Amino acid sequence: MATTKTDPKLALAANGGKKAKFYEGLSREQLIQAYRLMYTSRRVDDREILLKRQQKIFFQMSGAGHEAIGVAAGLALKSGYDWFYPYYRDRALCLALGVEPYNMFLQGVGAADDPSSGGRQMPSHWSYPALHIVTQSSPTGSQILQAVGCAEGGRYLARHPKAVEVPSNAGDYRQFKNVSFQGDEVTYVSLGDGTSSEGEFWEALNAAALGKLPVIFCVEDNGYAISVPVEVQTAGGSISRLVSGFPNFHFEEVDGTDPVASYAAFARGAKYCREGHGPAFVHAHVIRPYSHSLSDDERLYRPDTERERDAQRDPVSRTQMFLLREGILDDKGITQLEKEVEAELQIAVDRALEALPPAPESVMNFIYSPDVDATSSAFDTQAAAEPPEGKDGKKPAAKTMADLINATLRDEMKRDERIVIFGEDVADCSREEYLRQKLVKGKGGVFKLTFGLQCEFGNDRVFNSPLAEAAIVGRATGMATRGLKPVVEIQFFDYIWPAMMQIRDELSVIRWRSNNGFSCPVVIRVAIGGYLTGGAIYHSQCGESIFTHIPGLRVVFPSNSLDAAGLLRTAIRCDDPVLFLEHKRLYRESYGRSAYPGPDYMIPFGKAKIVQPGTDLTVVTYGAVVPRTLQAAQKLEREQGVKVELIDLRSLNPFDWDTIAASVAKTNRVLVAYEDTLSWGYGAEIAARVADQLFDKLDAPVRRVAAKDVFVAYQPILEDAILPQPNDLFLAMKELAEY
Ligand SMILES: Cc1ncc(C[n+]2csc(CCOP(=O)(O)OP(=O)(O)O)c2C)c(N)n1
Ligand SMILES: [Mg+2]
Repeated sequence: MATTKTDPKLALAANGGKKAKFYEGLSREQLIQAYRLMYTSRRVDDREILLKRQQKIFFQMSGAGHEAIGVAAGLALKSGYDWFYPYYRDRALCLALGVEPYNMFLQGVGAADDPSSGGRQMPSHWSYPALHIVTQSSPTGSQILQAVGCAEGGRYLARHPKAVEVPSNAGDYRQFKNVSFQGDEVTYVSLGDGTSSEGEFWEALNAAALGKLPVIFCVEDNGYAISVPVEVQTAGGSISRLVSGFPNFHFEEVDGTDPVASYAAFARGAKYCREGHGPAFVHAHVIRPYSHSLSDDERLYRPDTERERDAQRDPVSRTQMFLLREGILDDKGITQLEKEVEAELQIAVDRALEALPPAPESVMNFIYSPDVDATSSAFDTQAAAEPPEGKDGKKPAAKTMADLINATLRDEMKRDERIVIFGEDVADCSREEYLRQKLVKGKGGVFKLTFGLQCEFGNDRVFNSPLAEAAIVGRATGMATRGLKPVVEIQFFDYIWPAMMQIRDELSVIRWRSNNGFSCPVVIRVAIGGYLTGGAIYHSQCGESIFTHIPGLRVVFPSNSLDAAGLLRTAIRCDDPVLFLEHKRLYRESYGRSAYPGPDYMIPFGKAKIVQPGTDLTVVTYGAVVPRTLQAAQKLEREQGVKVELIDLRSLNPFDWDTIAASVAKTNRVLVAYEDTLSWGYGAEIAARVADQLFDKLDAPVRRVAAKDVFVAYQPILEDAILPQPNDLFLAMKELAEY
């Protein structure tokens, strides 16, 4: 598709002096409204700059120079109908969508009543659920993949309208999601020229093109990313040229300081998206007259000549000239409009300066869902009775962890049509005709955990994603924001890092930063761990403490089949994002097999299991160290008569402090054992708490057994030396018991 280029001289001079009724479809009234919004946007910036200089607000980011493109998008798209992932320069867009200047000032002062975040985020970090403006963050570009997921979510709901219905007795996250969709909605996402260098931008374009998704990407190109000019940022200096090879797109390149041309570009892009042809790309050339932010002085890297050249294209003064020239407003009309805006802003500023700040004791609100408590007894259900003996008088074989995770996913997908599963290789076969013709059996994951699910539920519920981990988590986050329940897979823990920005800066914090305005309870299943004899550095690592360190993210790590089934069901039904860690070595281990506990079996988060009771020594552990500790403890009891109380934490955030405390109070000795590297590992937190809160109960120092502080090596002799072995656990327990 060729790029539609609008002549920069075109629209504002289009009618050559003749009075037109419409300008690219905009009426004269709409143009006056556009100017009012643009002028308001600029003056809100000016007011904020003043307030910052008076130290009445704490940060300022201007939308100056980007007003025309923002207003044009706002006029071409539908507030509360379409979805919006703006970035910090989109003040004019937000005003056009219906955000009041007062609310912007509330964000500046960090007021309790700031509807975007209640004082948690900087100004210009927009979030207005009723207008479908989705909470944004500060990392440049992390909104783009979510916008793709949002569009996918909308399309999924349109194709599965029954998924919106919630049974009255559901007792899960669905009861608290206000799910709506339109058949022809579009999702808008914007970014700066510099941000187009981020990898996530390209992952998003690829996913949108692959899915022919109704997303409008708007690059607001002001020629600079702070002090870095576009020719240093973008190969060849033109992002339009670089993206032009993506299939299924409609492309526009426009003078973004011209509201009429910009409106026309958005109107064409939106039409293309609404008709289902695919995504649109609007490359808008704008200016940045106020430096990057109030902390930046652009005179340090831009000479006056360049800045003056930009000023010739100032969208506010250009539009004013246009209204005068076209006889849409005269001098008096302009003065009157501007006076009205000034008066309105004065009232808004005065009111905002009187607004109350948030209460300090509210800081912990909305880290997790206030509606669904995944630690509560509602998630404590009984396993179904063991299956009866077969005709041959034998009990059915106990199932592996892999079997029960697969069975749990299957039953949950039957129960809840909002569940979608995607990731690398998770589908049975992307080329469905091979399955239909029974030419192949299907793969269903490199560990086969999702085997058969695509065949049973179809390829819009279970599908392969491109090899792009940030895209997996980012898209899932966008879908979950729309009320879906993505259960995605990261193939190996060792490859989770491209998704780290999405996990730490987005997924886990969306509820908190939007003051409960938005939520995204995604489940991320991750194959983790070593003891593989040959896994080496990039298929064997742990590293769970990096994730338990993130507020807002639940982290669970089952050691056996039954716990995996119960915890996975809780993860799916709860209302928080969950990192579900599945130890590869335990997938098909003979330790810990069970019968399937039925379609309603759940285990609450934060509840440990006492694997074996004891009186002499407590071991706190989880994951693949559980069977190794059990083996060592049994030997210790046989040889020395020491009775070890073995606690399997099962869930790491939250964790079951009460069970640990009660056990240590009884045994007075504690060892914390984990597979990850020793220093700064998960056990450090447990050990510190025991030392802090149970000091007077201890008869011996708190000990840890863990991996050496090095990566896992390939040669099994080295792997054995690196990871904690039963004998290491035996010796540490013996020493502690004898202390
Ligand atoms: C991932 C990330 N890296 C760096 C920054 C710091 N930073 C904030 S804005 C910015 C420049 C963005 O430039 P551009 O995308 O062109 O947008 P503009 O501000 O020019 O509108 C940078 C480097 C950030 N917020 N996030
Ligand atoms: Mg820029």
